[in-house]
Amino acid sequence: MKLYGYWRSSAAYRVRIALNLKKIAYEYIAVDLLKDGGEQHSDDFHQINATELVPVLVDGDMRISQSLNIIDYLDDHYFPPQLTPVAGQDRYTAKEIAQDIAIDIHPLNNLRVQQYLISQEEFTEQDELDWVKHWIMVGFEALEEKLLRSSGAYCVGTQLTVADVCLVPQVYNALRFGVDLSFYPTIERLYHSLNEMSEFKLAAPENQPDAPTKKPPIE
Ligand SMILES: N[C@@H](CCC(=O)N[C@@H](CS)C(=O)NCC(=O)O)C(=O)O
Repeated sequence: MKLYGYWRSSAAYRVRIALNLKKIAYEYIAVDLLKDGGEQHSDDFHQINATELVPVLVDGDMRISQSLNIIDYLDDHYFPPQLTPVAGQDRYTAKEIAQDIAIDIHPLNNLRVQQYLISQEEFTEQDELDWVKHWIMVGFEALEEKLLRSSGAYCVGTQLTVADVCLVPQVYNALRFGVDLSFYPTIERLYHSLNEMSEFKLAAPENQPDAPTKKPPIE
């Protein structure tokens, strides 16, 4: 199995967590979203995914993009653990939270959106950061309310689901943009407890082979 991703891509981060939870070994192929205008726009990658976005999963002759779709594929073929509960309210709550994040919150802070905004004359870099932060906070306000009702040890009661797999990467993004998590105590609690798990730790951006190596501070 091959995963085309980028260390700081939160959509690829979701898939890395799912693969780790399911204990699936995979080859990681880094697509540098910044180098030379972005390798996602190269002809080679365009042939792999015409939308020019990561992640893409290749499993034998199957080629799948869209992180939630990839997680569905993994659930269908590589159970357990089943990340989308099979029935009942929990199934739809888990999907709802995952979609709130992946469909409503994340796209507004995606790289190509930021690049477009910054290219507009009237937008300063600070305006762009404020814009991203604003939309994450709008999303988190509602998410906090939902999680207050639905969560136990995990986003949805006591079962680890696709909602948890989406939450951690989105919080990672929020922290990058300076969102103060103390406004969202349930999100903060879940983020820290999920990050105790080795499957989440291993999937973290800084633990990817394409993450820039940290240099010691110059003394
Ligand atoms: N809905 C897609 C989103 C994929 C996506 O937006 N990927 C970002 C990285 S998180 C990307 O490749 N961005 C490249 C760009 O904006 O040019 C999914 O869930 O897989």
